Amino acid sequence: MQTKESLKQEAQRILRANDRGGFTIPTAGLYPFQWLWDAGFTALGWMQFDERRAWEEFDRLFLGQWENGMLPHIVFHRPEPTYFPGPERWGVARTPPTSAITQPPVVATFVRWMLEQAQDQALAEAKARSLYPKILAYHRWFKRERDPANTGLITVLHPWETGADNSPAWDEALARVEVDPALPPYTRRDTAHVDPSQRPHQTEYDRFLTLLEVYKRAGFDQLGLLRECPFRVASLLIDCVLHRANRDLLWLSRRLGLGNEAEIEGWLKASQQGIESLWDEEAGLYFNRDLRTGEAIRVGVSASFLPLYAGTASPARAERLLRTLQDWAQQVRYLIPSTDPYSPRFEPQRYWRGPVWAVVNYLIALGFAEYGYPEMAERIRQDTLKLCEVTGFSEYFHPLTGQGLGGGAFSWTAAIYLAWGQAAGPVR
Ligand code: 9WN
Repeated sequence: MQTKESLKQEAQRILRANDRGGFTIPTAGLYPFQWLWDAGFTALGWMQFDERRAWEEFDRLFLGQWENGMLPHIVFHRPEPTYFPGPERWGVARTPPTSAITQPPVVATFVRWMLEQAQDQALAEAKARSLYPKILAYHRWFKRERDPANTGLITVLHPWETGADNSPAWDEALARVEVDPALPPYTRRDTAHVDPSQRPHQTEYDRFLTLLEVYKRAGFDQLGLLRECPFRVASLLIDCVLHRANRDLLWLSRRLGLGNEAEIEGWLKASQQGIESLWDEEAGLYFNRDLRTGEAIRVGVSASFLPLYAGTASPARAERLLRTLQDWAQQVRYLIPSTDPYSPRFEPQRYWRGPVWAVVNYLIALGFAEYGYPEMAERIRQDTLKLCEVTGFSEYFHPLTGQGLGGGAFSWTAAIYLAWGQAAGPVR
């Protein structure tokens, strides 16, 4: 095992090696472009040793923002042949080319944290001011185009938007997507980089790609897709991250004197109720919801704990969540498995069906700390650091053995080590 100091050096080296001149790729080969929520976590890592570079990550990310405010989940800054689907398949005629879907909107929250912790306050304030209207436009897009009926829950149109692509939570909703018989042929690239046992199945990929063709046929018209897209779910990853992001956008609006408080407070009121309607008393967990059937998706996933990060849960529900996670901890060596380890769908090595993800741990641990459970927060933090120390900065980890899985030299894992490794006590 390496020392903490040499690991910190190694984590910084990974970010520098994955830097493509202002934006950071998640890992070479497997993911050679800039991803939305990866960029956010990675900026938190850069912030520990190069503040200017940290802010640049967001400047580059917002080059991909659409006129309607949507922030795409991938910005294809330059051509790279090692990933599929690339810009040609997405067919978005923009410069730089982008995907046409979004991802968990961490930006407002991380901009707030970066502003709070910056050594260079003048730079931080200038950056926060210039980013603020872009983030506001992004959040307005969510409300206008993904929750026009003000239900308090965002409609998610693709598993990739949730960031947890092949989570068992999407199994039934995805199975109902009929594979397009005219689906243009394609070659997956992911399984050339990573053992297929750690990646989604082919049946899932065919549906991921079918959905892309649905969007293209619809001319990316969101309101039409809200009615017609064969995959429509409410995802705790999107709703909880957005709720917290709106809390932090509200804070930024006040701090910078920008006057959007009433509008943002209206969104928060709706999403507070929306998220709390996902609570399941019997299970002691929050569940995602299938918006085509209106049914709860009754499978526990790591995102089931995210209302703690959102801050919407009551103290009594927080206590139940603690007990549920303590129960999960009986089944695994490392927290937090991405799927309930008691579930028959739990697969400890397959991507979002069981492995531990450092970034999700970071958010949930913060939630536990804020609800007054420092021991659980510290347990999650220690497990995460230990995984990095024992097996390196992998994309995700086996919750029983600690084995590193997926891509190696991974930016967001290294970034979490940097952002989290320093502090002894509180989570951030
Ligand atoms: C699709 C980059 C991204 C993460 C996602 C993760 C994975 C992409 C893929 O990699 O998704 O967006 O091709 O598998 O699921 O959360 O942002 O690290």
